[in-house]
Amino acid sequence: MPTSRSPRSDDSGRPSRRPRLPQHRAGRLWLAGLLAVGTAFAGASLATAGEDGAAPAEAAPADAAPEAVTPLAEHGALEVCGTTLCGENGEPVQLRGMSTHGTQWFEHCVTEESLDVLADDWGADVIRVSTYVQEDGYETDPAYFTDVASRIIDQATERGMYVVVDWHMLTPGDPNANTELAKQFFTEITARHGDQDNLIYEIANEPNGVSWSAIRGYAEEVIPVVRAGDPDSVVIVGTRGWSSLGVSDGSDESEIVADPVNAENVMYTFHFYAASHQEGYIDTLERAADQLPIFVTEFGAEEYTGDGAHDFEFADRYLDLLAEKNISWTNWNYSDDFRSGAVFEPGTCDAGSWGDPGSLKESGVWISERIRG
Ligand code: IDC
Repeated sequence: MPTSRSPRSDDSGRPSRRPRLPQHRAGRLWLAGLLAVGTAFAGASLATAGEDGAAPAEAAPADAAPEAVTPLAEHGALEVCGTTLCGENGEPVQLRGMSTHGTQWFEHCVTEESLDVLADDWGADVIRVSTYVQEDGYETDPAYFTDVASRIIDQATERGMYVVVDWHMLTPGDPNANTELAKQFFTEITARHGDQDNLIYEIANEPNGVSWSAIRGYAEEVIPVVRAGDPDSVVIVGTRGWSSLGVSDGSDESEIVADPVNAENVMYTFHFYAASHQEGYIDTLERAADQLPIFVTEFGAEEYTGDGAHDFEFADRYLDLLAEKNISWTNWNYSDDFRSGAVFEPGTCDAGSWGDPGSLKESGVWISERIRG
């Protein structure tokens, strides 16, 4: 059990970190870097003409890495603007990244090294940290699971990523069953991290067997607690029917549009598993996206069990729609669980072989490419 925070990478003894360069921005930045190096060289040659031939100190080596621009450095504090997220200069932002599996089972898959792979090699903007409440999660040891979430938040922050802090309620499906624990968790997390610009709070993973008005009531009770510690933060509210915007319960987005959460800077969750959730679901998402700010905090190409055959074709339809509507997303999940939705082959996390292409399952090959864009 960690009694203190894990060491920062700066004192971990690792060699200096590679520049964190999201791949989808790499072309532009490399070009800028080359231009800068070229200019430095031209200037240096002119300046040293006629001198004794000593190498000019200011001439950058031709293979110098360009300056890294992290997602956080690029966009700063986010806010909801219209139906999307915007950066601090008002630019629309689509975050793309991964969700952890439950930290009670797969804490060892989220390390300095695996986060380097996610940030540097995959170019992810965001990580969702899943703190399950039940199933041997938070309720069994609040201090421990708060420390784990906090450690991952610190490490993701060092890499300039955004973090979705997921309160992973699932069974029981009424978020009101865990309100006091939720308040305790978010009070502690915001006390530690509320002054940062990169946290997004997901206060209820997947409400189920419960009405929208009960979910809304819960949100209006917990959001003030989050905002007490992090006043300008974005908060994501789970939706009825396992965050299906109600479709899995035979409802739809209209009940939310008619009766939205009474708070600013709020988004709503939609989750999909493409092999199980097809036309009726994607139609709902498409309609809802023009009326509500949506963040897809969980999805897969596989079945809703997180396992089984993938439907990559349908999943690509979803991701194309999310790109068109500028909807941010985190994929389930960044672990080596045996199920098909986990991106790594079993054993990867113990071996520390996250960066080996042979460690990726089909889902990992697919989603790492979609994150790179
Ligand atoms: C699943 C995990 C599985 C775990 C189970 C426990 O893949 O290893 O045993 O949770 O609850 C969700 C949930 C998410 C599920 C995921 C896949 O938010 O916790 O993970 N899923 O079934 N909603 C729809 C699918």
